[in-house]
Amino acid sequence: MMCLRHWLIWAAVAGLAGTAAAQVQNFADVKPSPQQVEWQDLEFGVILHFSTNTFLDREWGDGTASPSVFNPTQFDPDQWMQAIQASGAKYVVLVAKHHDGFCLWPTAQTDYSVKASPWENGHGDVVGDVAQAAHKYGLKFGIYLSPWDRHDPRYSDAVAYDRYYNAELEELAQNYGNLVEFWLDGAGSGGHVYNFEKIIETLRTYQPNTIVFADTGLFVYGDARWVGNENGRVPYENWDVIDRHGYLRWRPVEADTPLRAGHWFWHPNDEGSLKSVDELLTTWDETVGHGAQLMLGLAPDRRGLLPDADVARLAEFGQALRARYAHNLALEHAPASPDVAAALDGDPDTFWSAPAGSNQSEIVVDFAKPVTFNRALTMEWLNEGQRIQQYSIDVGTGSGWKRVAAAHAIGHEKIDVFPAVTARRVRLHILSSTGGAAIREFQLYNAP
Ligand code: FUL
Repeated sequence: MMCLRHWLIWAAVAGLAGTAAAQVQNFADVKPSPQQVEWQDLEFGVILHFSTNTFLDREWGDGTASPSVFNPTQFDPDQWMQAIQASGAKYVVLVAKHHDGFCLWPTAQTDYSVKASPWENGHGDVVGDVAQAAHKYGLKFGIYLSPWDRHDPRYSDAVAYDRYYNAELEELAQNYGNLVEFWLDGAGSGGHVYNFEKIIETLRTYQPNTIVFADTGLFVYGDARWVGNENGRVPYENWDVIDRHGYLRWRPVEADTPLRAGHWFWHPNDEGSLKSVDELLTTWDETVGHGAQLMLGLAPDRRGLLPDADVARLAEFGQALRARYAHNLALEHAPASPDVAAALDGDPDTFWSAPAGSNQSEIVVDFAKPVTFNRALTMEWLNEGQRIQQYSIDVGTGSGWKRVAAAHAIGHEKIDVFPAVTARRVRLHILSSTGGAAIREFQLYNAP
């Protein structure tokens, strides 16, 4: 048995060892959770804003709107889901409560909800209907619950408001099936202190697999982070591991941007702000093509339907995207070794691994006849961390290699665009990696 003195020495050493372990934590050691891996594979989701603001031509309600204004006449989330499906999005996040505090489900925590509206004589449940429709169309479902609340008087009392918010979350986390994502929006919350530990505890109790989204300023923990703008682009090299005050965490980026420029909610006579297919394709390349998740904002109108113009645009976007990435020239490669072929087979579930411990490596692709291409799509296998720190894409010139693209991060997916080149030999050159690189896909396209 250990005497007290020995125990104290042992505890001190163990404590020191713990501190030392924390100190040597480095970026290369941090890996994604299985939930994050699965979520990053979704690539494209939408966020739905529909509330009293829709009926009042507002973006940020001040919390004084009468619930009587909420009265859609043709509410049909199936119509939303059909349009979302056509765009190619894989998941849906519904704003269950925006900053104005109006709740879209019949919560027992406040009277300021659909219960007090004329819609369905106060018996409706937007959250329930949207969750059901999403699942019916094979889309994953998530929730946005604004921390900032401009209606509820408890907001001025941090403890009382935490209790209120937590009770709302208890309802949402238990009654609407599996939640793919929980959106914690930092807007308006400057200066307010929330008990996020408790909020996440509640969420995790019922929804252990939900990805928690939050901007890094809002709180220390989070499974996904805000990109830092609402323009639909990642304006930097995109690394999945982020340090916050010395705390390292796998925290991939989600880039939210609305379909109608500058507007998350529907506004009358606003079709002019609808983004063009070209703009949306650029957004795709600059978000998903930079290893991020794209979160496109959609706004049902006062009927409770997505406007026809938005429905048409979503379908056109989905079609243009599929057309652009329909013909992967890498599939036409000359016979390659089975490990290399795993990165060229169009199947992201198989991958090539560089020799263990290597810090440089390459995938060389040969073609029986020359191919012409102007973009490459590369996917890194991330389960062991984001290992690739510098790479180039080169074409064979006969005597050597000519570089057509080079950058640092690959991450979940990287789309490199360059002037068209014609070659019989192409290589993905990993110039620097922490340990052996792994590549799920190396694809080549000649996009218009
Ligand atoms: C922002 C909010 O303030 C906007 O109204 C919108 O909800 C957007 C998705 O997040 O922070």
